[in-house]
Amino acid sequence: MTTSTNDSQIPLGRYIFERIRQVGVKTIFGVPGDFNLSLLDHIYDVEGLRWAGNANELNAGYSADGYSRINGLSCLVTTFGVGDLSAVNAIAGMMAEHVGCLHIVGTPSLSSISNRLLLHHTLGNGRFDIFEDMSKHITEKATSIEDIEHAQAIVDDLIVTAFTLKRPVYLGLPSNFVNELVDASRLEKKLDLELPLNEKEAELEIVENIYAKIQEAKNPIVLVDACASRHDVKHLVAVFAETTQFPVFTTPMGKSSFDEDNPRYGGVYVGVLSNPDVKEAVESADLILSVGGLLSDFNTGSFTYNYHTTNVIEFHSDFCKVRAATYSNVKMQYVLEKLDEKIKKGTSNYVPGPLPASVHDYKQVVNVKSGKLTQDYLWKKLSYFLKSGDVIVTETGTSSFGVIQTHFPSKVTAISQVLWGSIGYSLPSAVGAQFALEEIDPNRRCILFIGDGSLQLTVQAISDVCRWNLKPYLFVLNNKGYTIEKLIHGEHAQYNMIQTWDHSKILELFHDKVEYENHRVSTVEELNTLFEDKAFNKNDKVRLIELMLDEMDAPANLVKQAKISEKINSS
Ligand SMILES: Cc1ncc(C[n+]2csc(CCOP(=O)(O)OP(=O)(O)O)c2C)c(N)n1
Ligand SMILES: [Mg+2]
Repeated sequence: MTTSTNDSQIPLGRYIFERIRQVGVKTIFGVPGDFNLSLLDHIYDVEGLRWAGNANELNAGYSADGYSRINGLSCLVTTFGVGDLSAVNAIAGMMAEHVGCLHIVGTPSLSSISNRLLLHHTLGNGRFDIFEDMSKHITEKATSIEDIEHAQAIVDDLIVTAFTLKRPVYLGLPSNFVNELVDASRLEKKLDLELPLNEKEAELEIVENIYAKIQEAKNPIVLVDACASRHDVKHLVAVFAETTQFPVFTTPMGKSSFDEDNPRYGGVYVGVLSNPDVKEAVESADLILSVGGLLSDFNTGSFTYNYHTTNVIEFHSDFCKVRAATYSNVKMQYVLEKLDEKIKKGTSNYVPGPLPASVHDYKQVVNVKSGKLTQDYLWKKLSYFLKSGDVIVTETGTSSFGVIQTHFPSKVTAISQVLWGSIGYSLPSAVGAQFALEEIDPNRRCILFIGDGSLQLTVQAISDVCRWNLKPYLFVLNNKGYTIEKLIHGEHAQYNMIQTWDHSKILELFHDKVEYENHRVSTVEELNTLFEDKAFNKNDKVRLIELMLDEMDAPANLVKQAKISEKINSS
């Protein structure tokens, strides 16, 4: 326990937050409401825990997502009905993208429920279970406390589930239970957060099977995707690459799951949207070791993977697949460990070949010294501004496609919601990531790129930045509206236009005497000057940088993707 209690019993509310703190969470996101107020009181009883107090539940949910991607788990508290429904989009995003979060919903007391009182935040029909039912479909587990005897076990189980499976869970907490007393000594036994071991025989069989395929292969490659970082096997991929010397490629969602400074890094594979030499290298491989694959449309160039599926071995968090054979419940973490041990003991005839030259394409910008700022220049030049430890957050739109062109130095973490793709996600997610970075190492920078359209959905998250004096870089791409949509359909349509904002006034509006800086960049010279400025490189204040870009300027891969998307939408 982080706070000493002499009493052998503590309130359930305090128990929950002590547990949350024990598993490394230090910031709780959410919005108060009368059904959760007495619960929130207990945050202040736990040493080292803080209440972020977001401006709305959607932002709170997105912040919980960003925090969890850096920290491994997050906690969100909302109030019944109005609160949890406002957070639904963020919760579903965490479900889709494998992000662990304990979502606590303060609900009416059991007596109110059993008397079917016509309470505020209900539909007025006496049904109190509807919102939990909704949550069941978008969480790994949704449970409400019904009696105090089972409360601690339920809380523990939900936290372990969210942490180990990297998915959101829902805890309904009727307000009458918050101050009921529970056994404090249960906290002395830490929660077991290790993944359960694989069934030995299945694991042995799959390792032998994969090893044999590796021995036969002449031209194997590794393809790393989103779940490698979400389920924390990045280090195992690094070790595997070192042992085998196989070339390693990532997908857009997998970007930052492998060190791009590693000489065996080959680039980003996105089906037909890939650089031609990357496409050739991946599709001509006779064995593809796919780690943590999440093969969504935007992650695969709309399913344009053109390799033989019979050449693929899939490693997932909860199953593995060798050609047609699926090994359910065999987790990649242990398989990768055992496989590496086996390869280290054996011999190998593998001769590493050259890698695609396009991994160096970002260097094309070094000699560009002037001209109008373009998307192509921005994303390549960004490679030189980033440094080890940075967290870079991009938004659905030109930025999530553009950043594929950026070369990441070692130990950069990328955050983007490529599968769920809810615009407005990136700003509050960056705020959540920034909370986590401040707790882990305040020198690590959080750098956001958000479209001018997306910003308008969740701009209140900047209020959280000012409230907590956080210091992210907020790059806003001003291209006069929904460029990604204009590329897909309706280039001149009024529905793809937005209200023009004066971005230089945003920090002024929200600031609470915090130090801040505004910049506007329209040219290559201005971007270079900013990136080379020592003071600008230090994350000692919040900065908003407006990037002035042509309305229809877009990364080349997005232009191609948009054409494919339009075709698919009308087919
Ligand atoms: C919540 C939500 N509403 C609508 C959409 C559809 N949508 C996808 S991208 C986009 C426009 C993004 O525009 P902007 O942020 O300016 O990005 P740009 O492409 O201009 O860089 C819209 C409306 C969505 N993905 N999510
Ligand atoms: Mg835009």
